[in-house]
Amino acid sequence: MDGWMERRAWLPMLNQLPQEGLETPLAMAKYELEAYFAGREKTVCRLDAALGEGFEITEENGGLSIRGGETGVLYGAYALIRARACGEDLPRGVQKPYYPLRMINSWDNMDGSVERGYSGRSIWFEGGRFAYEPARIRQLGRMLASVGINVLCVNNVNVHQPAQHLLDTLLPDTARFASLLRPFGVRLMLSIDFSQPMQQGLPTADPLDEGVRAWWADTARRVWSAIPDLAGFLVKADSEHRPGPNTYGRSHAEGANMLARAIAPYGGALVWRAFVYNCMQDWRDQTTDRPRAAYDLYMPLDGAFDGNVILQVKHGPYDFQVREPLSPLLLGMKKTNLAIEFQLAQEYTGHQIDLYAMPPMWRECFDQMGKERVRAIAAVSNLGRDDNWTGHPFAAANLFAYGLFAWNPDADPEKALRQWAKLTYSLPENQTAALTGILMKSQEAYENYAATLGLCWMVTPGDHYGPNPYGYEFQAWGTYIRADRNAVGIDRTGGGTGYVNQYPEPLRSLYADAHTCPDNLLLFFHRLPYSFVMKDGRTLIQRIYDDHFLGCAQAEEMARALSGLELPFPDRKEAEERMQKQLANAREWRDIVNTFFHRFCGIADDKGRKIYD
Ligand code: GCV
Repeated sequence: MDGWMERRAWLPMLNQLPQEGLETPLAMAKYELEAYFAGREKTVCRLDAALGEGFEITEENGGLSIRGGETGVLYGAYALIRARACGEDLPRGVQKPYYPLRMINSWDNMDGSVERGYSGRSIWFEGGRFAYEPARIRQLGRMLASVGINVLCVNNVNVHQPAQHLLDTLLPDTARFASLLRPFGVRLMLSIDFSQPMQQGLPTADPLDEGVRAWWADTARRVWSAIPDLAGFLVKADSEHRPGPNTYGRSHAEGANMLARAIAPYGGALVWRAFVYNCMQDWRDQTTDRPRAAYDLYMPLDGAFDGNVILQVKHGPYDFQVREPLSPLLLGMKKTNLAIEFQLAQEYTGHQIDLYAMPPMWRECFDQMGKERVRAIAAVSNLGRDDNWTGHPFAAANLFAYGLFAWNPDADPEKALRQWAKLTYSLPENQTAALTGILMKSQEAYENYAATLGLCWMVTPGDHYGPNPYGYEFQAWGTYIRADRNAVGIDRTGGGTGYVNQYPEPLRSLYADAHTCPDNLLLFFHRLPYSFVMKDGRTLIQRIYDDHFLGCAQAEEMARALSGLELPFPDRKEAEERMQKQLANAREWRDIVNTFFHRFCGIADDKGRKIYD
């Protein structure tokens, strides 16, 4: 038996799925209910197409009825099982997902590697083609469906040449893969390369060229006839050396709309990423400020995109840093369909070695933005071929909770994490509470040692794990902290780069004044002397020292709490091994960052703790 089959994921995934039959969500729903309740509870599923992905659970003849659309009944079955397993009340009334597209973006390459993957190799690609165990793909579909995720983009947004064949020579294989996920209500999405027509002999990929339009129209016809429920195309254009409409002097609206029109007849969504900035910046140039880039480019295009275009915006203006303000595009654009993009893969947040539970961050984003500002939600996958799926067994909590937030952006972070803990380990109540507590604390601890006061990019270049305060200082990526012997941070106020003016009031004024700016974003928006007095009376440098000592102590506290948990094997071993690495990492962050600033400013820690010269 393969290792992954023996690993627990959250309920109801403990039993194996039969490999034959179960070809529809309704059949899956009946199977899951039977397998979980084994007759202990009488259940009946009733199809009501009008409910679509929605469902309603009601009492009926001494049992329970789940009424829902084709996928709705399956979501209803999982909701019922989850409620029973957690000892919670059943959801009342009709339940419907808030966002119609609840997407996972996988950055899997056809050679089997995964960009920013920390859980092993791709689950479905190897050697330039699809290569997978069908049983594992079905289990994956089940995991996604059990938390309501309904779109899986299978290939990296950086579309390397072999992945272009997913649309032509490999299309039958792509279609076969899609059919494995269909019984779970999970639809495929494909990342495409804007210059793809040129690989097929066209002289240009200019979006206004008739031949290019015809090529995409023909491609869309072929692709959708093979995969009629394909959710759409995902595009990274004019970003980090990827081709795009700018090459031809065309706007992003012209580029996106051309593709959107090719796929509109089939109901496809054209998801266009807003992660566009100058990645060839001269560090000496202090007039260019990377966080401004997306707003400067896209705000003038608000209202110019077709109805089936979705502009997918990373939650912050930089790149999934530990602490960033909400992207001002998410607040500014009013006439464009938007999706918010999160990153479950812990690229900057600990590589699925250090603990970093994301739901508290998502709560902050939705509270600030308002859930109705976006029409869809996406997250970069943290999945891989490791037996435990997510590298760190607790990183699965982020995938689980992401599904819950995508379904209901009003979700409560603590409740979501507690459910995951309970459904995964069935520990005694006090241990579930302790595990939830560790997870709830994890973001704060990581932020304290890796990104206090909104200082981004102090990471090892390229790899992005571990401290290197000046690692990105003289690079071309627009990633600077500008620390010197007097001050640190970038002035993004009106008197500086003007970035703060991209925010509506009252945020603009709040952020613009260093005395009202939230502490956790202070050095994101301001350049301040080390002697700056913070709201609580401490100096800026003292706060930097304190937070690094605190973050490290919080990691030690988490390690102590972890050692008291009676986790099953091998989760306990994996979690403890990773915790040892986290502790080493936290100490490196503490000592390197504190030493870095101490050497610049020469100011001693007022608590007399060890800081190196
Ligand atoms: C897929 C960051 C990452 C890249 C990633 C890119 C993106 O720059 O480091 O690996 O590329 O974001 O989101 O497109």
